Amino acid sequence: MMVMPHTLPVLALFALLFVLSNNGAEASHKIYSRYQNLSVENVNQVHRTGYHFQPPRHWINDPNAPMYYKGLYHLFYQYNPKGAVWGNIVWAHSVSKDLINWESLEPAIYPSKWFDYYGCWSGSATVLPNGEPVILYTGIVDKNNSQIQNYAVPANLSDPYLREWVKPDDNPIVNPDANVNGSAFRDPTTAWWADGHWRILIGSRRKQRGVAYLYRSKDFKKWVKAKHPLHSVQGTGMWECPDFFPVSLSGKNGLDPSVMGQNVKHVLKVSLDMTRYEYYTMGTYNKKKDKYFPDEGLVDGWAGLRLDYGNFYASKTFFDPSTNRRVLWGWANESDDPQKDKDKGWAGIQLIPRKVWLDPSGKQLLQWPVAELEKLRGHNVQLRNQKLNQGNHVEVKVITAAQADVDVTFSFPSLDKAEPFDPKWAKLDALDVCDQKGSKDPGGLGPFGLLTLASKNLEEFTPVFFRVFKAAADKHKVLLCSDARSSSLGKGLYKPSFAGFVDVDLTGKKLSLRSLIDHSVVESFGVGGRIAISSRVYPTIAVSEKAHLYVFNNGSETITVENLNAWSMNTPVMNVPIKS
Ligand SMILES: *[C@@H]1O[C@H](CO)[C@@H](O)[C@H](O)[C@H]1NC(C)=O
Ligand SMILES: *[C@@H]1O[C@H](CO)[C@@H](O)[C@H](O)[C@H]1NC(C)=O
Ligand SMILES: *[C@@H]1O[C@H](CO)[C@@H](O)[C@H](O)[C@H]1NC(C)=O
Ligand SMILES: *[C@@H]1O[C@H](CO)[C@@H](O)[C@H](O)[C@H]1NC(C)=O
Ligand SMILES: *[C@@H]1O[C@H](CO)[C@@H](O)[C@H](O)[C@H]1NC(C)=O
Ligand SMILES: *[C@H]1O[C@@H](CO)[C@H](O)[C@@H](O)[C@@H]1NC(C)=O
Repeated sequence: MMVMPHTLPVLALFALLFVLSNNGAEASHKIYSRYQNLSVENVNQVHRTGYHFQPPRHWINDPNAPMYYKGLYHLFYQYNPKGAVWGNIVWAHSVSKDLINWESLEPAIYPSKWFDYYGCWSGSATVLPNGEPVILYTGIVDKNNSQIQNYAVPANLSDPYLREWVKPDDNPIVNPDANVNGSAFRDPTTAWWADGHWRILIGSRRKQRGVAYLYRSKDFKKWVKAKHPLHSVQGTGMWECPDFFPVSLSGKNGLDPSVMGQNVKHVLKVSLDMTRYEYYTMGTYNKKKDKYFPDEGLVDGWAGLRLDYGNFYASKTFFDPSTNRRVLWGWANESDDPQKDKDKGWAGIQLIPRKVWLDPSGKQLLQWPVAELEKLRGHNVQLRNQKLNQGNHVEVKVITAAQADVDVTFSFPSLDKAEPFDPKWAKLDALDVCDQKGSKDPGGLGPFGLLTLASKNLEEFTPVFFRVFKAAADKHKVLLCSDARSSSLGKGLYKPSFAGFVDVDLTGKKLSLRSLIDHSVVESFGVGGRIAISSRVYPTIAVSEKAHLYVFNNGSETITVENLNAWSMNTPVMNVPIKS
């Protein structure tokens, strides 16, 4: 299985060559013919999640066309109805009243016409001003993965479940022209309206340049390519799943995709097939030129800002008019291999939907799990003013530690003991700094944090922790790590030390952390949603009742757990077929 290096340009180049030499099959669509149609009889429950979105069996990937319609949330997703590896992709379909309890319907879109006979890949929904939704998706038309864009509309607009979708015969609506690489042309966005035209983006590449092509339409049927892409960046490779949306300069409310003007910034997020990570920028959308200009000072490439510094891909947002918020969905794949996925009978989850809004600084987005998740909170345990000296770990007892929500604020008396930040690290990715320092290397201010999915004697644990470093001129760098390296005694697993630096004001001498722990996933939010990191892990000892949760400190500065709340999480209705 391919493991991508993360930072060093030389390694990145090798990675690039590897991808390019991979018979044209991109990482996202690798075919394991052996497993593709091996239907599953017995689903192994050990590592299945309790409250994350999963179908009862088989493979899932990208979330598609999330939307709100007549009182229901709809989520579609890429699904293999025949096996636990990628293949035979259809659009599975689920509905929910609260984004947490889900009922499943029949697949909404599946290969049936010449224009999608070889696959129905990712896409988005647009709710038109008259309230009617339209789905745009990528159809595969031959064995060479040639890609075009199609539309589908509900067969019955009075049906709030939108069970049946029609793919009209005037499809496709967008064909690649001679200048577009037709096997790298996919994932249409939600449309926005400006100056008498609808607009969409389609992800692509021109040699190694990642491209978001712009198309315009007056009637949502006849689409014309704009002279210039909305945006493109050399060296980033194929742009999958672009997402482009406005955010308000003040407050936490979300905006309809067509809102423009003075009080608005735009966000462009892309998923990089080359690294299998995403990044985003914020900037200005110039309507006249129909171009997007990232803000000065932001990194416009694979070292840029991320919605999640861990296992998170193919994400997509939508505007929820019922609560005026923008909600983000992201997919987390497995960290084991296809044989293991076949054996356990399932692969892939959707992470908990998150509300997203602009940080008051204007320099990044903030995210927080949707408030509805809190309905699942059961038994609550608290810790207050718990001191942690170097080497201490204290158990958070009497909750279901394998299925929990924990929210903690740590404080410390001073920043004096922060370790110096090695200037050599400036060139490294946060992940490599975490790799070098980890939770075991004793520090000054940190490492401190949570030990999630831990076995009683700590043979296995996934630590989520802060380390504070002192850089030049009294500036501090705060690292948040979610380190899978000690997560499992199991063999042949991908166990990365995911990490990111978080931009935070330390004058209050506090750092907070919330982790959503769910059997094989730990989804963490640092400092009120300034950073998010998700890890997939597969403990062998620390499973169900044998899992424990601890707070710990391995730094010389004493840390105080000012306030910790942990809840056992109940299990929602998860993709039970709807009663008709
Ligand atoms: C077109 O895209 C495919 C898939 O990404 C790639 O294998 C191929 O090299 C690209 N062709 C050109 C000319 O860039
Ligand atoms: C899997 O099923 C699909 C759809 O029925 C079929 O086209 C394909 O050939 C099958 N693949 C294998 C490896 O059997
Ligand atoms: C697929 O690509 C190969 C190599 O470029 C070409 O020979 C073949 O005709 C293509 N097949 C289809 C169905 O387009
Ligand atoms: C459309 O949906 C409504 C509401 O579910 C239902 O009453 C009606 O029978 C449906 N119409 C058709 C033609 O199926
Ligand atoms: C704390 O440091 C000690 C000594 O290096 C190490 O044995 C222990 O595993 C560390 N704790 C954690 C949670 O990493
Ligand atoms: C998820 O799986 C791991 C381990 O196989 C790969 O290294 C990642 O590249 C992959 N991530 C995505 C987004 O496909």
